[in-house]
Amino acid sequence: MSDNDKTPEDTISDYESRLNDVLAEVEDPAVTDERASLELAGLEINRRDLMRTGVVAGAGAATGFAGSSLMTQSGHATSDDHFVEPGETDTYYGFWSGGHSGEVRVLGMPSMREIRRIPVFQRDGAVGYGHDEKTKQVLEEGGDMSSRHGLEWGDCHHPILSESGGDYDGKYLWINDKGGGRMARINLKYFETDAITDIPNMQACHGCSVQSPDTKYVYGVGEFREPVPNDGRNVDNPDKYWSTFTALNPESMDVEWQVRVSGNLDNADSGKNGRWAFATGYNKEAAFKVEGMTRDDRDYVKAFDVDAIESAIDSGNYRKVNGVKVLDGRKGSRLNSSGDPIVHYIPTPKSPHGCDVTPSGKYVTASGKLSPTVTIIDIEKIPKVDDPEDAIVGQPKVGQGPLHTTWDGRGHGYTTLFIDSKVTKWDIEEAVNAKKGSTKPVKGKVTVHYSPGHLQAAEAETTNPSGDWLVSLNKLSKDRFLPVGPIHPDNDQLIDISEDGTDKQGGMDLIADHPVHPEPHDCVIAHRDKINPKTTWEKSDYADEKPYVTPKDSEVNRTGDRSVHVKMSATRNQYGLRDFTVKEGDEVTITVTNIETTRDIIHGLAIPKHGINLAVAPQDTREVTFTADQPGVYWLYCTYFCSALHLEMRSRMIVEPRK
Ligand code: CUK
Ligand code: CUA
Repeated sequence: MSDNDKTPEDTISDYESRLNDVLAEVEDPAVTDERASLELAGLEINRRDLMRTGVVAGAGAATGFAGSSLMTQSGHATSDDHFVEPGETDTYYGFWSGGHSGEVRVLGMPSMREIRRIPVFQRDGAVGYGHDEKTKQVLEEGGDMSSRHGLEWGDCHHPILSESGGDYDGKYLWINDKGGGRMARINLKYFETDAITDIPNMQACHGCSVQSPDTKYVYGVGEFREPVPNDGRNVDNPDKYWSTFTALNPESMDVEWQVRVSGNLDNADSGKNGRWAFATGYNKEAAFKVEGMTRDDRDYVKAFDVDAIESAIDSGNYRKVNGVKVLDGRKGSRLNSSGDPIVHYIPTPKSPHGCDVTPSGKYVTASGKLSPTVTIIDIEKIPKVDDPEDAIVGQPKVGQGPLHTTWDGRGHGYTTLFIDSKVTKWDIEEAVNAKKGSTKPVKGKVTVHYSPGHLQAAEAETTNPSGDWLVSLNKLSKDRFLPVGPIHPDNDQLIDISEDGTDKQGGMDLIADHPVHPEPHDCVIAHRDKINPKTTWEKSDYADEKPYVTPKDSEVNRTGDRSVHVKMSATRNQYGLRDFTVKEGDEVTITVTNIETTRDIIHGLAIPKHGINLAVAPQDTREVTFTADQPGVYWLYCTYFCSALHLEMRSRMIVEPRK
């Protein structure tokens, strides 16, 4: 029975048993004499890999490099290639989603050094996010999970960069929250989250993408279907369950419109000319019980015709639901039955997952997940063909468990194979010309460790990918690192793709392992020249909202019977007020400005007994309001080690008993 003839159930049980095999191979990591030298450790890793792939010998070519994390499998590239000398900086910024940690991480590439973490959906003491009034408000406006559900987290999967002219413009980065159905924006001027939108009519905002080439919209797609209204009444009626495709305004972060679809939505990408957006899905059956979701052996890639959607909105063919204009884009709906359907449904095999548009904008691909193929759709054909399936122009067989695809700009696609634990490289045009199901377009495979989800190549979302580095984001690390208890890190592996070799790996070389805190899904990699953050704040950015407090302006003002405004500057190594007095029960607002002009001199302001922890970067002002409910003496102190007299950087709040 060929893979293409299997029922979805066969495919899943086959995959489950193969995954069990992979897991069963785990050896307890142990330090033995043999592992005492790096070189031997490298050989041992190699031997195991080679046995798994059925390749023999060749391991001797591996070279040791102090500080490297592994030996290369084919022997030509070495880990020196990603080594960035002390004092040197990286070529690329990599923005990593942090999964259910609710944050975004910034890495330098190719060194893979983590440079910053940017909290998004959760408070973070390290940078005072969610502690000052401004960032508290960002969390609250985004439907603060702590007040709604007693939870404080998000599930970040897909970081996307703003574009101008089809290229990253370094203005914003957006990140979804699969957990809370939200979309957040990070302002790349300051690398800080500045907006979160709680999207109506959606549970689980999963795939996201910006409308190329000029970021007219930011798209978020709803993965879980939910009854609308979700009031507990229609739980067994599949017609009441919705999944929506959402377009947000990139500046206001308001929802511009939504399209309701049949089935659900999974991952998303946009065409390159502003007309199309795409999403995969895995529940064409529209089942609300998990067992039913893989019954059929086909699902749909949905192609959203943004021109047709905008004219339907302009003609008023929407319904307002929970404040949002919603178009009915279900199969067979009125808007889909005209000459210009708003959504085209293109049947693709078995629960396709990754949705990726080629750099030229000619094709959109769906990675098969439960099918060993990648389906290639010719975008221009979509509105022209009578049978939607005729827009499918290629379907190379790439291996088991294809999840996501990325590009090198030389005409190759790279697809992760979750089950095979490999990255496979294939030729786009050869795949279009080959018979469907052909393995000929595959140029090579490299083993990764283990079970990769996303992968991303440098600048791969632009029209001109760099084609030098690729990262495989592997879900399991198993035995690759020192054991750290039962929760293992993921393993992001750096692969050199700069050469098109004729070896089994198609020229790909595994260069480095990089352990990561749970649990990135995806990343986006931009050249350093395109990201230009400020290294201190600019006063003009908050001139209308907050004061700028100098040492001279530092003072306590009583603003009411029960309210006090404390203004103070912060500089090495003192606050503008050494002490101040308020009354028991006062609502106290503290406004603090860091008047330093030198980069990297940050001052904190913590009042632990009042739950306060601000971080104030040079030229920035932050504010916090709290109630001084207990009489006593409370020390304010600086949390950033800012100077030789950092420890002395304190102030004393005296709360007098109210008589
Ligand atoms: S999904 Cu995680 S591996 Cu959320 Cu992009 Cu495919
Ligand atoms: Cu200011 Cu430490």
